[in-house]
Amino acid sequence: MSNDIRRTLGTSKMVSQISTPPNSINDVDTVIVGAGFAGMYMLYRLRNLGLTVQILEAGDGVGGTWYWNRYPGARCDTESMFYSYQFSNDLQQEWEWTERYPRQPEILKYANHVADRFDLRRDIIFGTRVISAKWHEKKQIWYIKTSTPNHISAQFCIMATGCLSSPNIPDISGLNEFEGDIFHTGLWPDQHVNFANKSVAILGTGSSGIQVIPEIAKDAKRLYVFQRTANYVVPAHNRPLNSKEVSYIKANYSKIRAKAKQTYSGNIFETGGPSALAVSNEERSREYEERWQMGGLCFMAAYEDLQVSPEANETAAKFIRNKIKEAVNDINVAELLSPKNLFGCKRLCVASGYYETFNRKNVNLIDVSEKSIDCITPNGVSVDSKEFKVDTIVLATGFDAMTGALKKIDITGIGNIKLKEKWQDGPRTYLGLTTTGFPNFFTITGPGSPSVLTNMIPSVEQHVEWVSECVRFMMSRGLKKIVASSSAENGWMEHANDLAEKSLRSTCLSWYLGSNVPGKPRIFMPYIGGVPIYVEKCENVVANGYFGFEMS
Ligand code: NA7
Repeated sequence: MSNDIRRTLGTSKMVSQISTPPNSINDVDTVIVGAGFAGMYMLYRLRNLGLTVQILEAGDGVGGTWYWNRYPGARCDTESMFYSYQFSNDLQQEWEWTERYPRQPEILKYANHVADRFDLRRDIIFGTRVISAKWHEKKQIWYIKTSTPNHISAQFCIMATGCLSSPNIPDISGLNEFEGDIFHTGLWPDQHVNFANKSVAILGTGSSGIQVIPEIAKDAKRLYVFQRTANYVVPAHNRPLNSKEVSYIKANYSKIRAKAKQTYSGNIFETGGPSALAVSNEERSREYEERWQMGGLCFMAAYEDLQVSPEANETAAKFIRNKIKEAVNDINVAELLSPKNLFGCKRLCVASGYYETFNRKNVNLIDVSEKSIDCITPNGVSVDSKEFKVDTIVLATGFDAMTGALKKIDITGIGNIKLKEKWQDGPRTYLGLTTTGFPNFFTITGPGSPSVLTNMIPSVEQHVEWVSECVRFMMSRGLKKIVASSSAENGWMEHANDLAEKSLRSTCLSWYLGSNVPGKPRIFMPYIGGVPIYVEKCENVVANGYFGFEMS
């Protein structure tokens, strides 16, 4: 992203504007990059082992994804009572969520509460972006350079940089010359953005787009939605939580959480059965209707073969296309909004009133699936030589997912090997946690782990606990260095790729595959085997004396 656009995006959280911390930092046991949910819990665990830990965080607050994604309507698509830490029962008992799905400000408040409650801030340096990390083989230490004069060295380097934290700014000519305001949903300023009496263009109809569109539509004079690919959107049916259900969940937290860990996505969804094709049309429609009325991502779990059989998949796709026809008044608009690709292949979106928004007189849907945007003019967006004049452009164009934040840092391992170069044909990891050639280096929810296909916070906890147990093991035996072997990494990649090939999810263009970023190698990045199998594999590695790792 050019500095011009950075400035135009108007975020007040850019590194250059953040004050430099006063003290120089030197040597610690562990450096953690990122103070989101992964970084904070990692700090907590390692501090409890007696290690000195330093988190380096580019923003000026905790929260990671939820710090940067402040756009109107930003909300988690996992239910709040389960999108939260479980490592501390006191914490989960005392915190009060207010809605079924938490809004961004509430999640950020929770993140801040955790930071205060566990006294984490004293080991976090804000406003500091990591520029490079270099392994020094002789000294067996990582050297970390930052955007400030302060540098740091550490035995362990842990990347808690998030899966969706490197915004994807589309390479459309003229973007820099646009005379109005440009915002990216993933770099939203913390001041109120006023859309009243404004004409607004929004690019992108993924999870962020479908959340922000209904909100901007309420205020804007005119909203043009530029849609390249129509997405499947299920209703959230968000509502305030009632005290009875909260008390029930709190009284049964450990039981419910344990059950969730036995499901594919680490969520509490029950499956409707093995195959959508094994039941009658009536029964299937009833199942889909119940899930539609329930709201949320449980729709994905309706039948186990939805991501395996194209015929089964089509039954779910058809059901949602019919719902779109019912919701949208204009038949041509309904047709444009109806996804043509496989159901659930791109991430299923969860929203409130998304399709109905296109019944508003001030909202226009512009199809850019075949004729893409020509350019951004100083006054608007040009498609097929027609200019749509706007005051503001909102880029809901997603992220360079899973690898973007890691590749932005110049990371050098054994023998001066660069992570960027090692991963030039796609990320290669062992368990999504480590990568050969980079000792004492861990990625929390890295590529090759289930991460984004699951409830993120329990997945973060599982990774953090695995890493801290590994560090404890090393300390107890006086070991200084751990690195994944090439054969273990090759085996893991083969296994992960084999599984991905069996799933329909790897067959369409999506950020899971890296296809949203021009030139990015196409490899299905998250581990698709599901939570129980993945956790078992991680535990087996430990039970077999850290099988696949070389320790010295
Ligand atoms: P997504 O899901 O990657 O969506 C980005 C959207 O932007 C998607 O509709 C893209 O179309 C569209 N896009 C990207 N570049 C362009 C250009 N050049 N022209 C037009 N449209 C474009 O990102 P989100 O932020 O919505 O969600 C990311 C994840 O965050 C989400 O899955 C949840 O896990 C939370 P495309 O589909 O590529 O044709």
